[in-house]
Amino acid sequence: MKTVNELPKVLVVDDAPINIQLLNDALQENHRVFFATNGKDALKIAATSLPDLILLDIMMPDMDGYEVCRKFKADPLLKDIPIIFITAMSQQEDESSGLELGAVDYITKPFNPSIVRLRVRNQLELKRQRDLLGRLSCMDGLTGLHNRRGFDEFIDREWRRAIRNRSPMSIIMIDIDHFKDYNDAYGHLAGDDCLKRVAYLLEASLERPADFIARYGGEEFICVLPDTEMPGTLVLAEKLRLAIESAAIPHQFSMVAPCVTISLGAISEIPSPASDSKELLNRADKLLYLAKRKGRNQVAG
Ligand code: GH3
Ligand code: MG
Ligand code: MG
Ligand code: MG
Repeated sequence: MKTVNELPKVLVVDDAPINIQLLNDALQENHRVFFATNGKDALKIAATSLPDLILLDIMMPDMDGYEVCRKFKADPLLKDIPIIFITAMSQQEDESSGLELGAVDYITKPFNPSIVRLRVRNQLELKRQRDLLGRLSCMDGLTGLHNRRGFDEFIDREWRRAIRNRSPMSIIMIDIDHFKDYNDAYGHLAGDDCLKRVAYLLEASLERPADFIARYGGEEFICVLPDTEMPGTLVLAEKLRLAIESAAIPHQFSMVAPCVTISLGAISEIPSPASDSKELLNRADKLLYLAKRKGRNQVAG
């Protein structure tokens, strides 16, 4: 049995209270139903409740359903929420206009509640599968961390947010020391286990819910710390270094220590419209290699 919070969220947009009532009766058992009686409210409610599906009337005062749909499709946050038109406009041209705008389905009034339920169910299942694929495509299969694609999406979003808020943003670039020798000595499968262990230890050492970590490449990881300045970044980087060193994963063939260690490059910046996150990454990368040159198992910042 699903708890209320696990039920899929459906936003019903209709100016007629009777339609809202009927749709609520049809859906309330297995869905969290939200309502709006006009397009403006629909956009506002959708932005905060992020529904899984929208049932959208067409004939409404002020903004008609087509216009509401256009606005949803133009908003990066809302554009992927599937929309089903549910309307008394039953001409073929009306239906093609609706589907043309990107709606996933079109139901005419008067509607049959069980058909509405089934069409809603099918669209929600498709949405669930799409969301799952989206999550998997951003996840690294070996470590369960975000992958490079997940990182690219995150930094893009956070970079823009930091510019808007004039808030600092920090990057820690991490690379396992002499990992080629680890693979050579213990075998590739043991190497994979070591990567999983390191990933787990790094992630467990992060402090704030907003801190982000991804597997950046083979044996490289990257942290993004929103709203964090340089002193805090250096403290966290040192904590990460120590977490790996003190796990004491044996690495007899490392020239640094008898255990697995990491080198880190740490950097912080208040992004401006003229700056570029790639530039910050470049500098983090240079610092990482400075840490390597200075003897590994250390933070350069
Ligand atoms: P350095 O201290 O300079 O970083 O030396 P290194 O040996 O760690 O660096 P190098 O770039 O020469 O080697 C990285 C190694 O990481 C080589 C590669 O086989 C290993 N590696 C990358 N991805 C994986 C993986 O998914 N599994 C395993 N087992 N090894 C991996
Ligand atoms: Mg209406
Ligand atoms: Mg490397
Ligand atoms: Mg390495």
